[in-house]
Amino acid sequence: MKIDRAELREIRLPLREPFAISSGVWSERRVILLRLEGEGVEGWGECVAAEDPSYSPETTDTAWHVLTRFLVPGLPGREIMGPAEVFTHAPWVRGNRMAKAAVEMSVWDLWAKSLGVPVWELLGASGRAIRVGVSVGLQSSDDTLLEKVEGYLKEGYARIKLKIKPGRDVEMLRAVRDRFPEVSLMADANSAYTLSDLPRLREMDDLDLMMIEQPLGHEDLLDHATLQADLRTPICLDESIRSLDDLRLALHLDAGRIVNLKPGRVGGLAESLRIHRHCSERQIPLWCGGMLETGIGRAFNVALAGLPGFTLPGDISASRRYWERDIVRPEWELSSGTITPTSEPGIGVEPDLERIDALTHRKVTFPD
Ligand code: OSB
Ligand code: MG
Repeated sequence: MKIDRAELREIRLPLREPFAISSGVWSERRVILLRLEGEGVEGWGECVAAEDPSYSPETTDTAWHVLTRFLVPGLPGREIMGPAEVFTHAPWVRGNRMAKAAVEMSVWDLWAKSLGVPVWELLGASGRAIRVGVSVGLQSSDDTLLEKVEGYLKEGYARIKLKIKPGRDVEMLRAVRDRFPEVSLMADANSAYTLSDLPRLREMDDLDLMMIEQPLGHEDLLDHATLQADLRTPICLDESIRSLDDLRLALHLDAGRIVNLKPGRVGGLAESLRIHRHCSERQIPLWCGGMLETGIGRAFNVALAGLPGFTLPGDISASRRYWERDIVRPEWELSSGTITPTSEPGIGVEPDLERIDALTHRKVTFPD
């Protein structure tokens, strides 16, 4: 298939409420969207890079630079053999996986639409309802947190993930555990601890948590292995896993026993499929994480999470958990703790172009 035209834009979309994690707080997203045209159809993708480098070294601005200078200009006019081969023109681009993933996922959407099938089908997933959980940001007090958690449980979320950091951890987790003894509960530290916090981390072992996500440094696989040997609670790796190679090393070291897979973090869906297969073959529990995506990026997560190896509820919440109004129609909605992909071709939801235009801060097209 030949790509005729590419359009990159940055939109700004305020979150309904600020989202705070140990390393930073976000109140407005600056999201890069990519639209590709070819053979009479169009494919959309979203870059998950955040506004600041508090989660990953990539940011909206570094991704914009890499996309506009190196990844997208070569696309129009190119013959593409399939979504998995999209980077044959730029194999020399190192890292920058979030920027690459935006391109790769747009091609999956384009490819699926040209075949008239949903992305999930192209991935080999089922169109089943996906059990989903919610990620709850750091709150100013335990009372506000308990109220929030109660609200999400009423909405039907199947699992609660609480953001933690030193000073807001064991007591806070215990308050939620005491109030909701039966709830599937986990904690995400976003690399806020070191091995010197071992006594504190050991206290979390008694709270019946499904897992502790990324407690230590984003490059500290060895320390994660030391910690995992000390804890009964499984460690789930997020920031540490940027590729299948990272995962192979992590498993070799026993640095974690559960994987949070975010397609945007690992360079796209082809690498996600490899990670999914690697985990499935070894019975490593896997779930699909999120990066505060709009309805476009969210669609890829919903599609991917229908693969059989995704055995735990993902961080795939409904559009309204983050947005007053999403940029796709229909919006992603929750039903009995699940989100179900549509059977429409491609990502299965329609980008609302009028609204996207109104939110656009910069835009470039190739060829111009
Ligand atoms: O660590 O999983 C994380 C959001 C932004 C950056 C990192 C993380 C998160 C979340 C929210 O936890 C997941 C979501 O609902 O999109
Ligand atoms: Mg995380």
